[in-house]
Amino acid sequence: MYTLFWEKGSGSIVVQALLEELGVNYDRNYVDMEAGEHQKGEYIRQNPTGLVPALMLPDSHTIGESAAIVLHLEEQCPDGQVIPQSGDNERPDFLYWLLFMATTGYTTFGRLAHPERYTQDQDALGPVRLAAEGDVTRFFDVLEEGIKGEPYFLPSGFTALDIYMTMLAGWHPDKDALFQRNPRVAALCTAVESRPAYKKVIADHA
Ligand SMILES: N[C@@H](CCC(=O)N[C@@H](CS)C(=O)NCC(=O)O)C(=O)O
Repeated sequence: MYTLFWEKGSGSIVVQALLEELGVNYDRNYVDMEAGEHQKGEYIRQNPTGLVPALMLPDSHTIGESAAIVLHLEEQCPDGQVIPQSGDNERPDFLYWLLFMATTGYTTFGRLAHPERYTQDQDALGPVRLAAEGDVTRFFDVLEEGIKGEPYFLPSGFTALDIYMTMLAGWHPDKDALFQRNPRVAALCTAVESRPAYKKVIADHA
């Protein structure tokens, strides 16, 4: 049994939706980040980065980092569906775009939500936020060009990349404008949002 450490609206969405898509048994352990639970006690002992999400594996070992968790869950889909396996000709692109989303994308949203972590100058908070908004726009413009399937990211069809991108789009402050500017991003997210697994997870996070 896996245990997902989660917080509403956090990056745990991609992990939970993947577990649901794969039909894997898991339970959830809520980390109240507003109360600082991610920075203390049992959680920080198990996941020293103090970030959410984290996943406790069946052997009770815990790992964090959304991209690492996604890749580790490959062991749950030996047929290569959802996560292209080593040797699959889509594997390099899968890794490329997954890491772009998890590093550049996730971090840019972090800067947008927490500009105070990027400057000690109170007067600079607005400009830092504005710069982050521009980077979010550029990030999705790049993804718009990167999408090679229809509606999904990779030509062979649905993968974990689609879940990851839909989660990030869900954090966009103006999703209508995003969808208007990037029609392929819009079609992909709309397709993912209509999948039963994603619907269930979003309801859990509401
Ligand atoms: N690189 C990490 C980022 C995770 C992350 O930043 N999670 C946020 C919640 S969405 C968090 O834990 N923030 C707490 C903090 O920054 O102190 C991943 O991909 O899992």
